Amino acid sequence: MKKIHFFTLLFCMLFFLQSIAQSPEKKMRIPLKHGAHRVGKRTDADMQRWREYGLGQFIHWGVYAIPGGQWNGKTTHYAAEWFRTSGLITKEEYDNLYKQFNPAKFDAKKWAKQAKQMGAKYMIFTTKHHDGFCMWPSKYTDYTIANTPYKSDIVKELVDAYTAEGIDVYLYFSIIDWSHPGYQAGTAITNDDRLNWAGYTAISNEKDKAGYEIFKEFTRNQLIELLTNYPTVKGLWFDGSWDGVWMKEAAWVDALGTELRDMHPGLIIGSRFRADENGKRHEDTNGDLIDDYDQRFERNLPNSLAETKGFDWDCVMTIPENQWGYHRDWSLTYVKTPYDLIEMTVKANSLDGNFVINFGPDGDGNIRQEETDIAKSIGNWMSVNGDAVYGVQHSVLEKQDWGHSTAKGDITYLTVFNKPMNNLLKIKVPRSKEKDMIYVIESAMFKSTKKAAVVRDGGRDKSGSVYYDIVLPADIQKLSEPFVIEIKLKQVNKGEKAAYQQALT
Ligand code: JFZ
Repeated sequence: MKKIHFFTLLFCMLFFLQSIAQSPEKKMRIPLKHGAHRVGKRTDADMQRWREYGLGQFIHWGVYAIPGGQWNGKTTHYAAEWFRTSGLITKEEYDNLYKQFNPAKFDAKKWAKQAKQMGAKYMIFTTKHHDGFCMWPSKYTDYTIANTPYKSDIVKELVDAYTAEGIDVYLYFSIIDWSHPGYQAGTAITNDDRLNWAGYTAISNEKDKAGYEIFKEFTRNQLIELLTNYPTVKGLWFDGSWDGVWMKEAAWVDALGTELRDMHPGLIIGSRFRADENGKRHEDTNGDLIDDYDQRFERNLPNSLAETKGFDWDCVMTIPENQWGYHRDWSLTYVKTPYDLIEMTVKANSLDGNFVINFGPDGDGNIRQEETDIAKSIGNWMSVNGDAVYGVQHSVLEKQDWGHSTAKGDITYLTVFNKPMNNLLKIKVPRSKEKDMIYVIESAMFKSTKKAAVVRDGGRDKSGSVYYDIVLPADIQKLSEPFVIEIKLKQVNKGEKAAYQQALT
């Protein structure tokens, strides 16, 4: 008897614990000092502006552009901006490259105009990559642009030129700094950046600890310096914060973030800046997003809204496979086409994210021909179809084989990447959540020609889902680009649907 009571009690307890764990309302939240400071999205105007960008440009530029992945006749096919670690160059040789940095062809205004034509609404620039070289004249180190033959402040030139074109500027800043004697590299505790960062050196002695304190203050000074020198920038794009030593500084980094936000109202910082006190990055111990948007989608897009967890996010993408900085030889890598990049741009926006395309200018300050051509093609497409990308959200349509859909107000944009052979574009409309109501396509228009499209009843499937066929023009098969159809979806009473279809066909 006693035994039965014991097991009944145990069972009840387990049941209770399980129900707490499962129900979201009752989910126990662990109090955190340095986790997310907000649950859910930011709602202010600056973040709303970020959300509406749709398309951005990333620029990786630094002294690594001089070797461009090659040294003494040898080539590395690993990321060119990591060239210092390639084994092809000595550290001393690399650390003296800046003495040759003199990009005679650099024209910030030309880059900004090109980005504008491409349709980029924001630009992220590498002020300092892992090598520690500063593209601005930082007063906290000599390893800067001021001590190159070029001398001028490149960050300022770019901030001014892009801002003048109406493109918002964000500053990329690497926490990793190989040039600072106090910097310490440690293994990530949670390796959710998929990076296998080797070379762990725990801070075990007092000298290193003191050195790291100096490095922290140096980092803080540089960030304050950047926001002071370039007050028009909208945010900071951090990198290298997977470093284990940095991650253990949760309280200090959190306080630094607050300090930066206080001095620069509206500042936007992604999830790759700091860890919580348990070493959790991006999502804190409670699963809430740390800081303003999710930076985990790097060279990789989500496939569903569920995967985004409802967070704001951006995806940064290279044009070759994995080269951010300038690499002279792209012959061994697949180079994405404008089509690929447009598809990714629309896909990102159909899942409520921004898409950012990276450029790696060369040591003279030229943007290579391949990138120039790609930017131009994307820009030409965006000038006609940009409405399907800017300021949009995901639509109510489910993902369909022909492409991606986005929405703004009462318009749904269908961006077609796969043309149907029979010229009938079959659209599955969602089921209405309201009783006796049904979605119909009220009107359809080709974005490029502004011509109305014929919509026919497209039948239904076994599950009762309703379809419409949009009749494509006969010459559509000749079109070599993705195209956009704007439709207006409306919910009508089931009885009204027949009348609607008669009116349409
Ligand atoms: C980092 C850098 O190491 C790289 O050189 C480049 O600047 C890129 C934008 O950022 O590389 C990363 C960082 C994070 C991931 C992958 C590469 N990640 O989250 O998968």
